[in-house]
Amino acid sequence: MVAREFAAMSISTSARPQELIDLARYPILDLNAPAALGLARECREQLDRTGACELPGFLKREAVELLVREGDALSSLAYHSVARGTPYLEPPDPALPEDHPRRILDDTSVGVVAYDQFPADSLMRRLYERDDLMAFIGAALGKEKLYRYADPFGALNLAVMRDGERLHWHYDMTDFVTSIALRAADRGGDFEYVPLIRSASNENYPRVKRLLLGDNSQVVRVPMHAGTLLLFEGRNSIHRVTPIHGDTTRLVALLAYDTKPGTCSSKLLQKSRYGRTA
Ligand SMILES: O=C(O)CCC(=O)C(=O)O
Ligand SMILES: [Fe+2]
Repeated sequence: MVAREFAAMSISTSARPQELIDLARYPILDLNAPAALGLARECREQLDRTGACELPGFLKREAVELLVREGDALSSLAYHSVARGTPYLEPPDPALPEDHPRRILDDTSVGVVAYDQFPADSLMRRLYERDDLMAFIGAALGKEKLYRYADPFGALNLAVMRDGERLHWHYDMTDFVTSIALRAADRGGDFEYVPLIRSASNENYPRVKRLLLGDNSQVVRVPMHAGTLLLFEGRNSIHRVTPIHGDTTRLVALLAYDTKPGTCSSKLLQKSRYGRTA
């Protein structure tokens, strides 16, 4: 126990990647080496095939423990919002029939700790601010170069979901999202998605409608395992987080990057997600 605590202390003061990331399994630091290039290629292939890429055990167990402790300490700062909306994150279109997917409303309720609420010495913040991690994620996504999201709230988030909270079926407005699972709920809180249900040229409304009315065929469930890094392309793969049950809060870190520098969220999005504007 004493040795364990000491190891934990040394991680929290240095946050060196070799202490946080399982580099034996995921050799991400040298992007010119065949091992890293091969791993990045496998990620891109998985994304093309399914819209998602899971790297289980990306973080070491000790790192997860520290990040959970940090997350629990920060979670009282989370802003919990409830919003009712369509999967398209746009107002319902009254010109369409009532049972059209663009008119079907559902609830999303989630708590979020914003980037500016992470202290300077936060381990999660230091992991997010590492250029080597960002470079690997860019390579895994097959992007030339990534930038950290410029939004003072949205760059790094801790999603804190309590009993009853959930994310309804939705598409993301960004091309991709990077998440790190820190702690599962007692029950529920599963990430579910339908790979590439739509494309830029085909909305596939009949299938989306069946899904919203409860037809779960083709739904892929990603059970939550602490320490997994998940790359997810959510623009065309509809997804949700099932309702949380129990006293254990579900903790997920969301790391935001963009292929363009200087991208920020709208004031409207800031207000609804964080309860305030920058
Ligand atoms: O919390 C998660 O696992 C997914 C989050 C998500 O889909 C979103 O923030 O848009
Ligand atoms: Fe999403």
